Amino acid sequence: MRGMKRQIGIAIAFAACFVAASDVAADEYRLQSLHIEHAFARATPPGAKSGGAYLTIENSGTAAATLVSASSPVAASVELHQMAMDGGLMTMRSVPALDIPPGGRVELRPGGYHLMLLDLKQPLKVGDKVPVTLTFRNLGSVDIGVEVEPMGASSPMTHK
Ligand SMILES: [Cu+2]
Repeated sequence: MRGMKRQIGIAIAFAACFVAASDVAADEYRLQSLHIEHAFARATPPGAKSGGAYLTIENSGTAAATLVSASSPVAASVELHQMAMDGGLMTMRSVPALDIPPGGRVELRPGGYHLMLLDLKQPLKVGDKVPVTLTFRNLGSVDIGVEVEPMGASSPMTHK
C-alpha cells in the first residue's frame, strides 16, 4: 500500500511538470539572424485604451539589428516604450528604436522596454493570440503571435 501511494505521488509530480512546461512553451519566430520568443501581453480590463506586450529578441548575426516599428490589427498604433525610475517615480517614454547587438539579446519585459498597444479596438483577453508585426531596419518584417496572460497583481504597467 505504501508503495502505491508513493507511485501516485510521483505521477502527480510528473503531471504538474507537464503543466508547467506547456505553460512556458510559447511560439518562437525567426527573421534572418533574429530569434523572437516569449511573446506575451497582459489581459486588459474592459475599456482600457492600451496594453503592454513583451518579448525577447536574440541576434545570432554579426551585425546589430534594430527594431524600428511594430503594428497590430487590434491597436490603432504600437509604440516602443521604456519604463525607468526617475527621481523615485516610475516613468514611461517612447523610444524611436531598439538595438539588438550582434550575439546579444534584448528582453522586453514589465518594468523595462515594452511594446505599447495604443487605442485598443478590443480588450486583450486571456488565451487570445494577438497578431503583431515587428519591423527591423534593413531586415524586413516578421509576424508574431503574442499570447495574452492574466493580469498580474504585481504588474507595474498602468497606463491611461
Ligand atoms: Cu508603455
